[in-house]
Amino acid sequence: MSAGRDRPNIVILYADDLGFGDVGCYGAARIPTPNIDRLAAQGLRFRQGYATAATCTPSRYSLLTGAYPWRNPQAHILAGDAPLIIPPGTPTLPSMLREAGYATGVVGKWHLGIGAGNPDWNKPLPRGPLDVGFDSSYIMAATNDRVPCVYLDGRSVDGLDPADPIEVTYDPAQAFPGIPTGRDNPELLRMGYSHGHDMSIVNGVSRIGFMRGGTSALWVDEEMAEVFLDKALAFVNEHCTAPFFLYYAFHQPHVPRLPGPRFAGKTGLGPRGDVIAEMDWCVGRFLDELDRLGLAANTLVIFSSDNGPVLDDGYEDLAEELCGDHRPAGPLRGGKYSLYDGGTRVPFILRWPGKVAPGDTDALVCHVDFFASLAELLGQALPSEAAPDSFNILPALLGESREGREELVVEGINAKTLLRSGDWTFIPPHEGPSVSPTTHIELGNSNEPQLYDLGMDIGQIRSLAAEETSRAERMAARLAEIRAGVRTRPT
Ligand code: NG6
Ligand code: CA
Repeated sequence: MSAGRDRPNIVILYADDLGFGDVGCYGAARIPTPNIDRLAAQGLRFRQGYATAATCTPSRYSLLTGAYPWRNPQAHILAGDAPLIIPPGTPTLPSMLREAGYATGVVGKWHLGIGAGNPDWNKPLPRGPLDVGFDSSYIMAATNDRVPCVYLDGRSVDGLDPADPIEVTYDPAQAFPGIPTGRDNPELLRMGYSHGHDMSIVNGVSRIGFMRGGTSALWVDEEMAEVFLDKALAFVNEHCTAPFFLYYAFHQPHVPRLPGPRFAGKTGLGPRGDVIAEMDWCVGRFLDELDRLGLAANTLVIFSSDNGPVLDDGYEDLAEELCGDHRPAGPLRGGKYSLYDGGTRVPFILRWPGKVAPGDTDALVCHVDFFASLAELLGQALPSEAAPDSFNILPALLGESREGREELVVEGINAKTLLRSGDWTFIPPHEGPSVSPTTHIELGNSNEPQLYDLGMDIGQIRSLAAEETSRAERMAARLAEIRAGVRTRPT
């Protein structure tokens, strides 16, 4: 395919904490995901598709900037009032697409910071999605378990009554006297917390951080799926005559898991299964709208997740108890936060009818590569400072080649990195517990280097570091070299 000839609409559907084994087309038998499965049946399913990180902010940072997250010390899990971590003026995936003539929009979870520090939520907010390449934006600032529990429409809190201003703090010393918290007022909770999440109560659920005011603007968790879906559908309807890019970032299945009434109790796996089914329904409604508008054939749809799965992520929602034989990470070891593959290898589907033949592939691909690959598709030149770690792997993404990346750096929580090279994964020694005492996930920390041949051992059961010492040494040196450099993308 020659570059620059096709100008499909581009949609990235991005789940939050969805695991490699959580959807039917990746082996889940107990959670109905007919719509994601339909997307896979009509598109290309990647068996080795990766996020750059096992947590949200760093993953999304890479998706939008084409840079490894550990290059930016601010790219760690952000508080809800953290400043924007992408400096305005940085070339981004949406800014590149905008230059290529696309209308660009974001709907859903942001979690890349808002403002320049200590934002005033009652005034137009500087520094957000609109300053890094998006023409339109309807988001939650951080996560559904963090304050402020309000939607941002462009630069403003949606539905705010100026007579009832919002105040937010993450400093316990500044917590608002008289405002109930999960810790002090557990009798007010509809869902208990298991760790963290004991601060301000919104909708009967205690969150991370403290807020007061803004009552008319507070979200209702059970309505969030439809609120974001409606905004995504409106964006597509508004832009259906010109090329558009939509980044539609779901809040599911991140905690707190509170499905709408249509899905509550539907899967038998508790709220975690139910919100995955709900997210799948949103995917279906969205794809149906593309069909209805006659856009499906000319729209490249990507579906993926920001990081791997977690069961107990801080609320008593029975996710562990009701999981049964469902394996959220499929055959992979670890999950969210982990250095093992369960942290970063995620569902990854690309559909472009008539252009990309349905099937599956083992090509090694990563979200960080969308930037350079889509620039290639559209014939957009990348300035040398742009997207320092994004590789043009367009032929692999379109299923024309089985050759993706040769190597990839990914990180577990706290920017602890490892190197993937060919089929091999090298995890250097990292300090910390081997198993998280709160989430019960194997984090991959060890005093010893670990080396796995994923071609033979997808479950990372047997480390070969002691046998393959020279390979381990080579990979350790290569990882150090990459971390010391300023870019990996060839200029
Ligand atoms: C952790 C939270 C977890 C989740 C995560 C971010 C606690 C104890 N745990 O700090 O619940 O919010 O941050 O998830 O507060 S992510 O998908 O946005 O990275
Ligand atoms: Ca996440």
